[in-house]
Amino acid sequence: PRRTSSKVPSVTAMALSGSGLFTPAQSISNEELVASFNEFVRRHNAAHAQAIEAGTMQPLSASSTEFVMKASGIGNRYVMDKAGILDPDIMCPRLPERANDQISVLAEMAVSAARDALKAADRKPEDIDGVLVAASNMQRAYPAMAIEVQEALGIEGFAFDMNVACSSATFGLQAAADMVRAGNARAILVCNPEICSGHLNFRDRDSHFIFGDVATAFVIERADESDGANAWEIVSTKLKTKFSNNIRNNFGFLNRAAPEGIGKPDKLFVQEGRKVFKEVVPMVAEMLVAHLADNGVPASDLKRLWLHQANINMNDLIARKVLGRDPLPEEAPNILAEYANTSSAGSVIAFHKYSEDLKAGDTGLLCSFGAGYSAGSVILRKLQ
Ligand code: CO8
Repeated sequence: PRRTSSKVPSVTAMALSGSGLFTPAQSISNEELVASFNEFVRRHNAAHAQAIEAGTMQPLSASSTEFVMKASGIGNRYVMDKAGILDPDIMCPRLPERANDQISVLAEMAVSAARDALKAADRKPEDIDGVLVAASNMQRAYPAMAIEVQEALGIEGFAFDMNVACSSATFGLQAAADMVRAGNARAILVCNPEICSGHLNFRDRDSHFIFGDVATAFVIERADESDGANAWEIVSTKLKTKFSNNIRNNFGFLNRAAPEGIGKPDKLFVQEGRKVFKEVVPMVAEMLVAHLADNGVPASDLKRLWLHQANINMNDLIARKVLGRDPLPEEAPNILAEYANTSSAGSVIAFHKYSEDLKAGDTGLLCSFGAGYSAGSVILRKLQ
């Protein structure tokens, strides 16, 4: 008979044997971001004063730091270029083009996080057979970012890109674990470089505060071959997707075939935040509860939840539904106040920063959710 649960007898146990983090040198506080946005609003309304007066145009409204912190829990974000984003005449990062023989900026971020992850896993490039760059937006169409990262690190074997928006890291983790388990690679490096500022509309009051830039990386290999002190057994993974237009970006190579749409806001990140909140919280909470039950892991066994970092209120609700009670702050660490939403990297940052104190045998849950919709759940158990 067909199985009804995601529980599979574990053939060969897989491990996440080390993680890494690259944090950009520049950051923007809510105060700085809102001041720049409000100056843009002031200039815009002044420039259109007549039309606003005549009632043919609506004035733009100011943003507020109080709203941002209360609605999202975000207080700050790291970025690859602060000056361009904060300039009310520009309001997007300025990252000069690099020659083809120079490493591209997205690959550079990935390589930095990757070196950190290799060190944590006690692995060298020659131990790795595959590289995945799993992230929300690739810098270019081809060659794959992952192949450039592979080349920069001197890794043999194969590499490819994959994009499942905010869930790219958990989907990449499962893909890598499946390939290693099947014997197609000894170990795989998964990188999540996210330059979210490249596709965030800093002129949109509803979302200008949401995202930051960062890169994370981790190594997947067989549990019995990992000897690093930082290794976690991957007890089980579960993925889910369900189509939704509530988070969407229409940028793409067909844009030039429809020149009337070029430069329109829908070619950047757009969302119906309230709908996302209402639809995704129950979807993710149900998925996590079912995944734990399928694997015989009672919620009381969970030492930590490394949840997707989009909104602190969403995380509180999800953690409450999973644990059946209010989470203690250290049980479900939040990195939103410092990093903002970093798309696929968010839960990996939480894991990277808040897992070292746990002991052999401790169980934790890594979770992602976002555009698609997409959601991923990974049960991890500390090996040493
Ligand atoms: N300042 C002051 N007031 C504001 C602002 C602002 N900046 N923005 C909105 N308001 C006002 C609104 O106008 C509204 O006023 P009124 O009540 O008078 O109409 C009021 O505040 C409430 O607005 P909302 O209902 O929009 O506020 P919410 O409480 O819903 O909070 C959030 C908005 C924070 C966006 C919230 O809805 C949220 O976080 N939702 C979930 C979003 C989410 O998780 N999305 C996942 C996206 S990430 C992802 O999938 C990856 C995509 C790929 C990466 C893209 C990189 C760029």
